[in-house]
Amino acid sequence: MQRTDIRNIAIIAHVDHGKTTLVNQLLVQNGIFRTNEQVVDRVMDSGDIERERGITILAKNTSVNYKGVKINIIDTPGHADFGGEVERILSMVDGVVLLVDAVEGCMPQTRYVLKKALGLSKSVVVCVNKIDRGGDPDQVIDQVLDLFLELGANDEQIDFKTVFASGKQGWATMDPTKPGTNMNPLLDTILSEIPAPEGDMNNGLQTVMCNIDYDEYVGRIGIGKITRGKIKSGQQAVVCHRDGTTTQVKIAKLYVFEGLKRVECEEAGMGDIVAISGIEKLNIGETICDVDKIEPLPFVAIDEPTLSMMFIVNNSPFAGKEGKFVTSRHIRARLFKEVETNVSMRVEETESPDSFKVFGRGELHLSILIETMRREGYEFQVSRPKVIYKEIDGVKCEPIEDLVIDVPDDYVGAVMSKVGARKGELKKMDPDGRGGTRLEFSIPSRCLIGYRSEMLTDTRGYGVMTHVLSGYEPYKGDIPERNRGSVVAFEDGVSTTYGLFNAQERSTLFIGPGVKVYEGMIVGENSREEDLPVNVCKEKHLTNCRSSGADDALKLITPTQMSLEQCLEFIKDDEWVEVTPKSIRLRKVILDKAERMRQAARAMRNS
Ligand SMILES: Nc1nc2c(ncn2[C@@H]2O[C@H](COP(=O)(O)OP(=O)(O)OP(=O)(O)O)[C@@H](O)[C@H]2O)c(=O)[nH]1
Ligand SMILES: [Mg+2]
Repeated sequence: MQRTDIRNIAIIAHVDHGKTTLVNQLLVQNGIFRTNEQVVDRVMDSGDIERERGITILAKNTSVNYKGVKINIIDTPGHADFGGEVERILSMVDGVVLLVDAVEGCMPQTRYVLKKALGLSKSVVVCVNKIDRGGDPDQVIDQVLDLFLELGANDEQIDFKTVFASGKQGWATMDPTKPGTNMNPLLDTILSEIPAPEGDMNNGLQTVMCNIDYDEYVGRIGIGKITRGKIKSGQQAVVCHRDGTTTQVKIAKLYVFEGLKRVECEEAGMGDIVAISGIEKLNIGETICDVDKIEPLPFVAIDEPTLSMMFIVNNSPFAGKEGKFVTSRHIRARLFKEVETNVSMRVEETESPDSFKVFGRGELHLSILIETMRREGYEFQVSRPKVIYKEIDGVKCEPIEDLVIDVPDDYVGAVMSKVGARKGELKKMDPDGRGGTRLEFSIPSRCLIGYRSEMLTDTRGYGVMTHVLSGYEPYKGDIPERNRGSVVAFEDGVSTTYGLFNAQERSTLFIGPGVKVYEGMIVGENSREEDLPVNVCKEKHLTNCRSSGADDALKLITPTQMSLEQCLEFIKDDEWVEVTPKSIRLRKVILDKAERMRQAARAMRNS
């Protein structure tokens, strides 16, 4: 049977193309907020880090009722690093709304998410969004059509319907020359184009868990679409684990999504997206079945991680001073808990009980975990991210990314030469529709590490870059490393104006005076290739007569504040980032200068 009273959709797009804003408008216009309730912008971006950064990290469920139909909507993250989220969410829906920014057009992640949707045979409604910004809607539709063709869409898929919208202003229209008055044209298109869920209502229960949430009161919550049968709260059921084993469980509570709330219900059936509590050991990809009809469904394979990084127990001289959770046991437990829900992340133990190897889909994927952990009170150190090589037919292969950079014309030369030096191959060069140039490259993932901040400097902050994994290719050869060394504190102490002043001529400093440092801590970037040990704590010797004004003359340049991402991009193989709830410090792995030199000499002899 078909549940014509339901539609299940996901909103997919490249980062920042307006998914969360559009979902917000759908909620507002369908009476989700009370009349006098203050409407928050992008209410679905509910996590602290999501709100601070204005990006979606976790996919979230919501729903609206429109013309007697319940439309379950899943807002997905657009950033490539969270692509794993999008992939598994797609198995919960029957169709997608693909948003494309009217000005930016198709971007790398547009291609990635569309490919996944088409691959899983989902119906697609295309929505050219942010139409209030101008742009050329016809050109965008051409681009989208090209993308469908390139991705091998079938005839039915190519026959997609297009809606034009301004999610921000809250209207959609079928005719780009005539602004609309509300979002209804989009909702009507969803009703007519996205198929209602279809299946057997009167057979044994079957539902795959596509998302795991956690609630303080009820504990672990599994979210999935019921593909067959009915489910009742309190009933007995069987969980089929991914390793083939099964566990008998009781469905403690059952919920459906209504607007922004999870609402408890007694019963739900085929086609409904439900949340289930009461099952402790429930993981993503596992099927819940009827006791009498145990038939697990296969789960969509998720793309493999591309980067790895070591998480190491903090052993710096300042260890244990700022964090609540500092031991190997704490860090181990936290990391293994993370991978239960963060499907595209992996953790491995190493020979040392104090280090763990964490695999993720990109720098942001890993750095969000680091940021989340430090906010929770953890303290640890991380190493430089490394790409994961794969052997394909006996050949060492490496991950390759599609890279798109939009820059004002003046900076095209700088970008081309830098990306070229990093083994980027120029694929396309077009006007970007905003008076600048769009450059498209293919580049090894490894060569992109550390490039973002360099690109921003080179383009005075005007460049915008995005990249997404395109596949694996044979290793492209070595590239030159960061050609600047680190400024390294010489001894333990507190930095002084006098000490820093001597260093700043030769370097860019990351700290100001009055900062506690330890021997081997990195306090800046040297302008030359080698590391520069500096006594940043040096006091000026006092003389009997005060020399007038001499100290005032010591003017320090404002230190560069390094964000977590910048630190991760900055460090070399022999350096770590020390992360605590209060500080982010950079350090040499070997703190003792003499020991560092001995090791370096040994490495030279051996090479
Ligand atoms: N001009 C204009 N700006 C918009 C529109 N929709 C969204 N924006 C802006 O675009 C930015 C990104 O919007 P979001 O809704 O967070 O985009 P998103 O696709 O959810 O982003 P991610 O979840 O991080 O991928 C915000 O600054 C919005 O204010 C629109 O229709 N017109
Ligand atoms: Mg969003």
